[in-house]
Amino acid sequence: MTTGKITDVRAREIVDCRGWPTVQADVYVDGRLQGRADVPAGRSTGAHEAHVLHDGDPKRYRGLGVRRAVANVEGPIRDALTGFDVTQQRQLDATLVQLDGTPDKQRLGANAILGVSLAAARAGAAVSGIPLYRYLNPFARVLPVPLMNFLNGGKLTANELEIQEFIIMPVGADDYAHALAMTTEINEHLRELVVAKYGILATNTGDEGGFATPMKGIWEPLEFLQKAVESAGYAAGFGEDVVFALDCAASHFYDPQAKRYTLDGKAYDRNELIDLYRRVAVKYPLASIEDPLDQEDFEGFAAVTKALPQAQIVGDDLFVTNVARLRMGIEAGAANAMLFKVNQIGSLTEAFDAAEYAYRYGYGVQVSERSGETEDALISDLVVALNSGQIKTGMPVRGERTSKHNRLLQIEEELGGVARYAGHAFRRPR
Ligand code: 2PG
Ligand code: MG
Repeated sequence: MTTGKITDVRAREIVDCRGWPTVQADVYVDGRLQGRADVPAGRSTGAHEAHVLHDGDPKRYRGLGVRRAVANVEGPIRDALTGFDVTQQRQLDATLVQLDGTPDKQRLGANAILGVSLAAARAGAAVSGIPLYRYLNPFARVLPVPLMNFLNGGKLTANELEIQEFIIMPVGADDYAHALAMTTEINEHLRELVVAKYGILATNTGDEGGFATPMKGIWEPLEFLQKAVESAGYAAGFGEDVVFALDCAASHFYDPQAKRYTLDGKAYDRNELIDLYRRVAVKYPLASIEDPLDQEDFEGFAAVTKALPQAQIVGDDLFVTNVARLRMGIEAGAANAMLFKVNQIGSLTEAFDAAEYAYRYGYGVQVSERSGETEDALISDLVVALNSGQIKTGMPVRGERTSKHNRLLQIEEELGGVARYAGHAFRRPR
């Protein structure tokens, strides 16, 4: 018989897919290890994200070590949680937030707090004897459409492509397994097209597994996607096999002094950039655009949301999974979906609260990886628990990305007849 009480909390420094240190946390219940979780990390981060506590010692990992965060887990956090009922996730997270006491978790570190928050959720599921997605939501059943990041640019590669992610969404697939097969088929055709024009070196991949080619601007990458889809025997278009999406991560090609965005050597003001997106959306089935403008430009986000009625407009750096930022966006009419990244806010409860707030105001929720991931596939359970209908977790290559896709295949199989692939209804699957 389990009492459900936490008896120990431990942590260690591990490495993510870039070789950078991050926190792995363990939660023990009744003397047994019941939950373990890894903390992901961004590279193209938003200015308003929760604080990642690094050691700052230049002699180790060039300052990126996380031994202080680990010590916070094994010190104050362990003390606060010993004896706690592991299934009381909300109280547990509130205790951690209070213990830290700062708005951005800079005292204990969002990496310390989140690791324990996620490991506790896993432990709660384990002692309840059910999978995490069902523990978090007994009504979980929607398999998401994956946003497959075929061409990588921005901060996630060493090329000059300004826009960070050129994405294909296999909305016409029958199920998740089919979506993966379609993706790989299209990717192999894309590989051939890239080699034919740019040579074999252009098929090296970026942080999220998409090709890092020497393309620039917005038109050529989309042309390549279109051709790859067609040569794989699929059709791109609303209501067809696939639609397209972008993560512009526009803060990273924006100059706040000049108030200009630079793409392929040409400077755009806000309205000119919105007009460019509009022209792109006439030519290509652009179903979703993340961070089309700078992270502080709520007014611009409202304008782009109006200008592109067919597309979902997603706030990542804009909202940082933070209810306060989301509220500002909803009041301004900025965007109509929120990117969901647990480490932007730093605890599971706060991230779920942000998602619930988004749903309440008719906003979509897109669950997302970070560019710095480990093989921990926890977000796959989260996206199903949220029935959100969409996940961005990189190409199905490289272990830290395949782990998420493979976990979704397991969940699809476990759910069996009750599983629903979100498909064309990815924005409103429920
Ligand atoms: C993004 C992400 C993940 P990072 O901008 O959406 O795709 O990048 O994790 O580096 O912030
Ligand atoms: Mg983004």
